[in-house]
Amino acid sequence: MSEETLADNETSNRMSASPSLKRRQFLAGGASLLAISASSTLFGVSADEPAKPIDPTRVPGVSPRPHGERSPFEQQTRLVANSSSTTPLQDLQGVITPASLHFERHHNGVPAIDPSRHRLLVHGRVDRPMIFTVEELKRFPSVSRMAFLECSGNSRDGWDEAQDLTVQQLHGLTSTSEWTGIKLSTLLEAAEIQREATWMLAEGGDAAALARSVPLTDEVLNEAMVCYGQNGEALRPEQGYPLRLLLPGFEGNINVKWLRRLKLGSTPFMTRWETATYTDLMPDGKAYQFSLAMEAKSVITRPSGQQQLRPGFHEIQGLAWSGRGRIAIVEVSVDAGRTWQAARVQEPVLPKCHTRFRLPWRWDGQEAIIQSRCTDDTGYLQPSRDALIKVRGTHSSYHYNGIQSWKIGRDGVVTNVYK
Ligand SMILES: Nc1nc2c(c(=O)[nH]1)N[C@H]1C(S)=C(S)[C@@H](COP(=O)(O)O)O[C@H]1N2
Ligand SMILES: [Mo]
Repeated sequence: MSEETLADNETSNRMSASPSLKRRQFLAGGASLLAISASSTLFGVSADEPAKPIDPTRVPGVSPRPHGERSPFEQQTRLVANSSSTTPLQDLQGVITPASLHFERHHNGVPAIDPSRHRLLVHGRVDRPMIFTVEELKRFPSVSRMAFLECSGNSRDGWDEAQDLTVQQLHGLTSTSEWTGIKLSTLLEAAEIQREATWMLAEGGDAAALARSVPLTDEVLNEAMVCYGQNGEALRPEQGYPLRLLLPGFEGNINVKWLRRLKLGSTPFMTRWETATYTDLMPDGKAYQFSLAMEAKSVITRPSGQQQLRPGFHEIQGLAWSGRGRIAIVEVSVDAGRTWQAARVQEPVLPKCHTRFRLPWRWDGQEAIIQSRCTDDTGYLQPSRDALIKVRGTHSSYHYNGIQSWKIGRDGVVTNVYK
């Protein structure tokens, strides 16, 4: 099988085609794999594994393995850029992002940290400054919760009119995990936090030494965590191994990875990450600082940019989330926003967590523009792009949450459009 055919198969598998078409492509792909598996390590199939049988009921399967891998037929990947990589939202199911596909954003690479040498210093306005090892932190009562993480630069192409991009390219800087660790408040109590401490500096131990000021509001004290676990295993190095700060609902940047220091104070520390960057320039030339909560956003992931449809039945699917709470309503329009219908949201609907929505739809082969919009449990409605730009102007590059429009041409090809 030539490389070219392989590449074609991979793209066509990503497209949403009719079931019969998909099955044919899958079968074609499977047959070609058979031909190469005996002699090559392509797709991780090693030479000493048995060739894939035509009928798997006729030969024993492979033996247990110490560490599992996905099926060699599954090829979804992050799209990797210089200092970030995006989650393939169009390929995922449910709401958990596999750790290996969690988006990444790092300002000076992923450090290699030996957990036995890592320390977390808690100092400043505390009566008992403390230095913790990772093992010591694991002895505190642990908690777990699901939460999305989203880079504030996610969806930033919405401010311009970027052409012909996929949902992964446009919106893939967000992912959901189950996070495990200890409550920040537990740690602060252990260090005997002083009454005047209203802000906290959190600093990472990477080559960027990223540091942010965290306001110690009730919300933060109730929900913030120092995490060591992700989806049942240790944090991945890309996600901050061995320790990261988790501030559910807040912009990605303040969720400091490779956490090594917490300093308590009574004013914000005004680091470069909250002055020179991560501020929102408004139309009047003033900049907003500390816009920390990620406002409600939704996006249709299927059908989405660069996929191709055939006329007939489709289940429109997508994700919605809000940094302020639970998703209450998701609506979908298939007529460019003239009318909206309620989509079904898939349980469990958790606060500050990706929520999957679905709507059955029959595409009649005519040009169509499909959109989604969500409302969170504070009553906030995701704005149209025009409404967002009216308030925010176009000087911002962060915190874009306008409605995404996908145009389906008569040829079935889906493109991102601005309206
Ligand atoms: N120490 C440190 N923490 C960091 C960063 C970094 O570069 N260094 N990047 C931040 C940014 S901009 C984002 S969006 C999130 C990304 O988290 P993830 O890579 O686990 O998805 O981590 C934040 N925490
Ligand atoms: Mo970010």
